[in-house]
Amino acid sequence: MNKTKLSKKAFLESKKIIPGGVNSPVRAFKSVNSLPIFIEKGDGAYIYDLDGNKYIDYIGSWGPMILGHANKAVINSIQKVIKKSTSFGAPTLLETKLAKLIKKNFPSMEKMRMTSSGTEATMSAIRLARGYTQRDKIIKFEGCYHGHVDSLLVNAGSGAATFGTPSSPGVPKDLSKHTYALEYNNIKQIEKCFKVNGKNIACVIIEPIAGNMNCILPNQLFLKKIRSLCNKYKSILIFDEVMTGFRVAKGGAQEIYKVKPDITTLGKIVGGGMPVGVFGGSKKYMDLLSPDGPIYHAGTLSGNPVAMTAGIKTLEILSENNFHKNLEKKTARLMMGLKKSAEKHNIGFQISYAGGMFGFFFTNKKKINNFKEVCDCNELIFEKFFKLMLSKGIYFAPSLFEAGFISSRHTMKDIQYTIKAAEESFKEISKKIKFSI
Ligand code: KE4
Repeated sequence: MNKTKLSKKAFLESKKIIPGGVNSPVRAFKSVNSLPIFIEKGDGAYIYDLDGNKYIDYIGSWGPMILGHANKAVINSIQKVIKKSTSFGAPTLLETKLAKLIKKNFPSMEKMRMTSSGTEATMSAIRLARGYTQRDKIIKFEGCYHGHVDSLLVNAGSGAATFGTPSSPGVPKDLSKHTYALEYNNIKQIEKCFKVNGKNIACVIIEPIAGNMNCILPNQLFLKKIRSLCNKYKSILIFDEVMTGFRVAKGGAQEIYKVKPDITTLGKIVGGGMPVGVFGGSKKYMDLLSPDGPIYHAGTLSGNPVAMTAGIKTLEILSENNFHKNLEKKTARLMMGLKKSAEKHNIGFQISYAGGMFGFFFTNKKKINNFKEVCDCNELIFEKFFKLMLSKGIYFAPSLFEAGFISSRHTMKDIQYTIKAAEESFKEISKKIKFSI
């Protein structure tokens, strides 16, 4: 069992001055009834906590670290650019360079604006859609997370045509009533919602592969159906690819499913671990943004030169041939290995993955399609598995509602080690919890 006394001490200290002791809730390990580990450093596929324990990192800062930690080329390029100062609040060539690199892989993003987070990107995309269409209603999907934007912190109403309710205090009902939260992969429901409200719907925002209710893939026609409904009712389709952009494929989920959104949001990988968000799409929308147009968007550190540099170098490196093919090979090897071990011990276990992103569920169901079905998965076994794996030096996401990530630095040896640790963990679990499949 790893000794984590320095992390425990650090957590007691941080809780005195930082709410929950963390700067983002999932880091607190609350949903797995554990205490967070504090990280000292990362190197390649590994992270090391304050007590010197080493972990194979399958979180990668929730997606950005696709090249692994402390990539030499990224670090060198940051060290070089930072000597010229950290920020100007004025345009630099770096913003245009990163935008061109992004557009090469996301041709739907004819023009784009940089922000400092994915939240700002989705918030601005929603404002742009509402401003362009002069409509107020938006559709999102239960279990999809788009950052802590008031309009998007909304739970489903009682039916397809009923308004959402705030999922957090502080979100006014007057705002959440403009948001419909529908069921992912439910074509009938979104058809009905458009039939009843179509002319008032400014946009649909969706994670084209959902990574915030574990990892849920869209069913075959789902995305195409949403695209045709948006065309029919002249609503804007926003693909939130903050997580999937450059993660599931160079051109994100829109490259895989061949569905062209009107606006795309990006984040995480495009900043190479530095704070960057992006929203972009057709000129006819983007040219409405201030100062040329009336729709406001701004940001002190938007396009920050250090963050741009980290993003440029990261995208340059992951543009090498077969990068995502090789990444998916490792993801598939890990997922199939875990599934095989679980089945050997009679534990109901389902997997899903795309490119360097994956999810697993303790369930007897053959496929998980939406948020409700994730909630029905066995959270107790998930927690047990998480704790056992952490004690064996495997750092999986501390929540049934998160996805996992693989980097180009994870080796087949790391994958093999992880599968072996899982084998031991499933063996231990099967002794204690009867879970018939
Ligand atoms: P940020 O504001 O956290 O940069 O991005 C928000 C966001 C937007 N869209 C999608 C699809 C996202 O996944 C995210 C953020 N993802 C979470 C992971 N579940 C970040 C981790 C956290 O909140 O600590």
